[in-house]
Amino acid sequence: MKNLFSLEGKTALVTGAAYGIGFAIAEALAEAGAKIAFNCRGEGHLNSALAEYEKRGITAKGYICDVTDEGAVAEMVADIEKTLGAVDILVNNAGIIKRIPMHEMQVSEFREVVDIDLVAPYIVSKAVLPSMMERRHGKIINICSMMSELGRETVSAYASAKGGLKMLTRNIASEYGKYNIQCNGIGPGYIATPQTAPLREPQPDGSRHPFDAFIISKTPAERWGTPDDLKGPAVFLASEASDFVNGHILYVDGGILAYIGRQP
Ligand code: NAP
Ligand code: GCO
Repeated sequence: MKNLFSLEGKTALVTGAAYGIGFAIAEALAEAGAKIAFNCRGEGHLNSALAEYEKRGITAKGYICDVTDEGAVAEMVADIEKTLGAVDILVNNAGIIKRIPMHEMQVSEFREVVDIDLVAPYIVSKAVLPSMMERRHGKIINICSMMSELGRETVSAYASAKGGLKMLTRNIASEYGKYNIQCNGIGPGYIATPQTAPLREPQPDGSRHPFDAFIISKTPAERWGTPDDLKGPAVFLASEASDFVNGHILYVDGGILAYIGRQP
């Protein structure tokens, strides 16, 4: 059973893995035996991430690459293939959110979120697919969201992008399954990372942020998730253990999507 989850000899690219969910997923894939490549946009984050990986005994190869830049992505993938080997596992994790009421949002802001959260996973997937097709195997994991299924105030661009990412996941699964390429999604619930920090900040009087209390009341597990909660699901979807799982969105949300919420 252990070998079923082994990633020995595999090369994994995790986008946006300088910190947060991406970092935890990259760490998990490394612990399962994979060679790790990751990217982010800034030298500061790159260097601190490399130090963090090294502290954990992980030799990760880091790139400064904006996932919306097709040329930069092609160069990064080519360099990974030269130095670590062809990409066997792609985790499209890089993503942003802008919490703005839709009627107040600028079109440019909406477009930026969709570019990073939806167009970029297409760009990076397109960059690794030819080699996966040639070698007749590959794993693509898209980091979706509960907002792939639900909406809420102020996240119209993000929900639109993550809803689209769910369908991109299903379409890649449909189009490339015949090459023994599996494309699945992970839909994290509310996870404590820098991206959600504004939703958890204590109030000036020291009380819980209202959104924090709201999420606790909507989560059967009665807690926020941590990036480590995503490690097992990521290794499962990256390994042979999921070779007949394709087009699936695995929600890792503590049960939020199954629950109407605690009665007041
Ligand atoms: P985060 O803490 O904000 O980290 C996002 C990562 O993406 C950072 O490493 C960032 O690095 C990178 N990034 C952003 N834009 C990029 C770009 N254009 N090119 C390259 N790298 C880029 O976010 P997180 O909470 O870990 O979330 C990671 C993923 O999970 C996102 O797709 C998010 O939508 C999704 N998600 C998060 C939650 C949650 O509750 N936290 C729940 C569901 C889904 P730089 O800024 O240094 O470039
Ligand atoms: C928000 C949060 C969510 C989480 C996540 C939930 O503002 O509602 O940021 O979008 O990040 O996507 O799955």
